[in-house]
Amino acid sequence: MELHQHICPRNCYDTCSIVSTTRKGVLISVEGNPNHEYTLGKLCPKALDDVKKVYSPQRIRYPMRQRSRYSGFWERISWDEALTLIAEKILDLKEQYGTALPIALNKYSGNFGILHNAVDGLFTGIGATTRAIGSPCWSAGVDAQTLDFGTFFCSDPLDMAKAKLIWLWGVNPAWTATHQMPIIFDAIDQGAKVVCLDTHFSATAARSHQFVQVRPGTDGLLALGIAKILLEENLIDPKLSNYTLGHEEFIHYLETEISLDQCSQITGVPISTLRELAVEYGQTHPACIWAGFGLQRYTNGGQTLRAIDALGALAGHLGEQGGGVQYAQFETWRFSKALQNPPKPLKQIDRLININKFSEEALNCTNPPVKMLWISGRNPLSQDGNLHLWKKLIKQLDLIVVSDLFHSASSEVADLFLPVTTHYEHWDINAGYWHYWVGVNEPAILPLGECRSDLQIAWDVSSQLNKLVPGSCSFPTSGKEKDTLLRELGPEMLAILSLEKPEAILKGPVRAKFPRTAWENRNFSTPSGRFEFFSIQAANANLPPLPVFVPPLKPSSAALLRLLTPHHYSTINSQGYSLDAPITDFILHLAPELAQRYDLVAGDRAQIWNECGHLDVVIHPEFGISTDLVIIYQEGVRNNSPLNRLLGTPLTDMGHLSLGAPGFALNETFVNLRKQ
Ligand SMILES: Nc1nc2c(c(=O)[nH]1)N[C@H]1C(S)=C(S)[C@@H](COP(=O)(O)OP(=O)(O)OC[C@H]3O[C@@H](n4cnc5c(=O)[nH]c(N)nc54)[C@H](O)[C@@H]3O)O[C@H]1N2
Ligand SMILES: Nc1nc2c(c(=O)[nH]1)N[C@H]1C(S)=C(S)[C@@H](COP(=O)(O)OP(=O)(O)OC[C@H]3O[C@@H](n4cnc5c(=O)[nH]c(N)nc54)[C@H](O)[C@@H]3O)O[C@H]1N2
Ligand code: SF4
Ligand SMILES: [Mo]
Repeated sequence: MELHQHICPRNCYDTCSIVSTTRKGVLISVEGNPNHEYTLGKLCPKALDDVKKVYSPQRIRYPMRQRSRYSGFWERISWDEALTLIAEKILDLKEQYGTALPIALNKYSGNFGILHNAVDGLFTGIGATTRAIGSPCWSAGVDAQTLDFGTFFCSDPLDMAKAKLIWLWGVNPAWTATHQMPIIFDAIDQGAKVVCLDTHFSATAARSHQFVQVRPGTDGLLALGIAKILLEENLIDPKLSNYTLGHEEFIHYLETEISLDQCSQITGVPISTLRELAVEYGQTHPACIWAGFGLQRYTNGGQTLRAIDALGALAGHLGEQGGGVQYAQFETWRFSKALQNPPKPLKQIDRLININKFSEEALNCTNPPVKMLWISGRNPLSQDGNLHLWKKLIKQLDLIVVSDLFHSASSEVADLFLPVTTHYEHWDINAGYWHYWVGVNEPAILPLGECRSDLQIAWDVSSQLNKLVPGSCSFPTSGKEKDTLLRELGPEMLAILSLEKPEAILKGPVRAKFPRTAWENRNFSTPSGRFEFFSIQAANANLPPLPVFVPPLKPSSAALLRLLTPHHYSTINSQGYSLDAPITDFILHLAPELAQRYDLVAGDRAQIWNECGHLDVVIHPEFGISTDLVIIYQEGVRNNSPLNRLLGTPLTDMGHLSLGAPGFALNETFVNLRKQ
C-alpha cells in the first residue's frame, strides 16, 4: 500500500488537500488530509467520487477523431496521427494567413493546476494567437476590491471563527465552500450571530440565525441604506480620516442621495430590518462580511461590492482580526509563470477576446478570421451564454480540438479529442484563492490507457511542429513534469511560502506566511495608500468615483421573470459525479404563489423561454423565493441540452482593470413561463 498527496484542482474555494492510497498500482481510496489546517481530513462528495471517476468506463483513454461534428461517431486514432493533424493545420494556417492569429485558445478552470497552463505556453511558442481573457467567476468584485483596497486580499478564513457577527452575503458556502461551514459553526459556538443575505432561502440561509431576502442586484443599495443608518446612529469609525480617502464625499452622497424609504422599496428589506442590521453591524466587533460571487453577477456587480466595502470601512471593521470584508485572494498565485509566459519577441501581440463573449468576439475577428480552436479545461457549449453564436462560430472553423477527461457538450462539436490524465496521474502544483495554502499533486498511478497530461500534450505538439518545420514553435519539446513544477516556485513564491528551496514543497502543503488579517495596519495598496471611498482610478475608467447605486436590468413585457442559475452542491459547474446517471429534467424552483398564478402544481411540466431559446422544466414550488424570480440550479450533467441556451452575454460593469475584460452578468437573465 502506498500513500500519495494531491490537491483538488477544481475551481472551488476550498482547494482541499487529498491523500490517496494505491495498492499494486491501483488507486483504491482518496481521503481528506487530516494534517491540513483547512481541509481537516474531510472531502466533499464530489472528490470522494474520484476513484470511480478515474476508472469510469466513460473516461476517454485514447485520442479520438469524430467523423463529422455532432455525429457521435468517434474513431480511435494514434497520438502520432492526432499530433500530425494538429501540427499540419497550425502550419497551414500560419502559411495561408502569414500569422498564427487564426488559431484560438479557450481555456479556463476545469483544472486550476499551474502545469495546465502549458497550453498557454504552447500557444505563445506558436506565435501571436487569439486568446480568451477574463473570467466568468469573480471579475466585477475583483476590480471593486482593487479600486477600494489596492488589490484584493482576504484574511485567513480560519479567523472567521473569531467573528462575533458574520454576514454571508450573496455566497452559499453550505454548497460552494463546505469546509468553511465548520469554521462558521465554531464562531456560532463562541457566541457569534450569522445572517445570510440572499435572493432566496438557500442552504446557507437554512444554517443561519437570520435570513434577509434581498431583491436581485439591489445589494449595493442595501449596503448604502445600512451605511446611512450607521451615520444617523453615530456608529461610524471616528478614526476614518486617518486611513481613508473621500469619506466626506461618501457621507455627503449618503445624506443627499440615499432615501431609506426608497432603499426599502427597491431592496425589499423592511426599514425595521435595515435598522436592526445597521445597529448590530455598527456595534459588534469583530464583524465579518463575506461577499460572494453570486451578488456580483450583475451589470452593476462592481458597484455593489464597492458599496459593501464602503460599509465595512465606515463601521471601522477593516483590518480587524476576525472581521473585515472577505471576497477572495490571489496573492498565493505568484508563481514564476515560466510555463505560461515563456519569453517571446516584443512584437508578438496576441489578439485577446473576452471569455464571456467568446463566440461573438471570435466571429467579429475578420482580419484574419478564427479558423482553429483549442478548448482545454473548459466546456463553453455548456457554460457560456449566446450558444447560438457558438453554433455559428463552429461552422467557420477548420479544426476544433478538445482536451478533456470525458465527453462534454463541447466535445460534441469537436473534430479531435485528446484524452488527459487526472490529478492522480500527473505532477502539478495548486494554490487556493480563499485560504493561503499551496501544495503539489503527485502521480499515484500510471496514466490510464494512452491519456497524457496537458503539459505532455503541449510538449508533444511542439515536438511535432518542429519535426515538420524546424523552428516553427519555441515551446519546449520535452521535459520533466516534476522539474517544470519546481521552476514555478521562483524567488517570490519561495519568499511567500518561507521555503529555502523549491524541493521543500514536495514534503507537503505549505501555508503562505501572510499576516492573518487583511489590511491589519490599515496601510492599503491604493494609489493614496488609504481605503478609497473616492477613487480617481474608477473615474479614469469612466466609472463613478464613489460607490453609488446603479439599478440592475429590469424585466420587460417580453420576459417577466428573472432566472437565477446558481452553483449546486452536486457539481462543479459542468463537472458532475461519475456521470453514470445523467439528469434529464430541469427543476424550476419558484414561489408557491407564482406557481398558482400560472395554474401549476408540484411535478407539472412547463416551459420557460426568452429570445435566446426555450427549456422544458418540472415545477417545484418552494417557500423563500420571491414571486419575480425563478431558479434552476446547475445540477446534473446534460450534454445535449444545456441550461445556458437561455442565457445571453450581459457583462458586468467592472473586471477590465485587473482581469482585462468584464465579467459575466449571468443573473441578468429573464424568461417567461407557460404550462405545457
Ligand atoms: N458545489 C459547488 N461548489 C462550487 C462550484 C460549483 O459549481 N459547485 N463552483 C465554484 C465556482 S466556479 C464559483 S465561481 C464559486 C461560486 O460560489 P458563490 O460565491 O457561493 O456564488 P454562487 O453560487 O454563484 O451564488 C451564491 C449565492 O448568491 C445568491 N445570489 C444571486 N444573486 C444575488 C443577489 O443579487 N443578491 C444576493 N444577496 N445574493 C444573490 C445565489 O442565489 C446563491 O445562493 O463556487 C465554487 N464552488
Ligand atoms: N448558467 C450558469 N452558467 C455559468 C455559471 C452559473 O453559475 N450559471 N457559472 C459560470 C462560472 S462562475 C464558471 S467558473 C464557468 C465554468 O465553466 P468551465 O470553465 O467550462 O468549467 P467546468 O464546467 O468546471 O469544466 C470544464 C471542463 O474541464 C474538464 N477538465 C477537468 N479536468 C481537466 C484537466 O485536467 N484537463 C483538461 N484539459 N480538462 C479538464 C471537465 O471535464 C469539463 O468538461 O461557468 C460559468 N457559467
Ligand atoms: S470540490 Fe472543493 S470542497 Fe470538494 S474536495 Fe474539491 S476543493 Fe474540496
Ligand atoms: Mo466560477
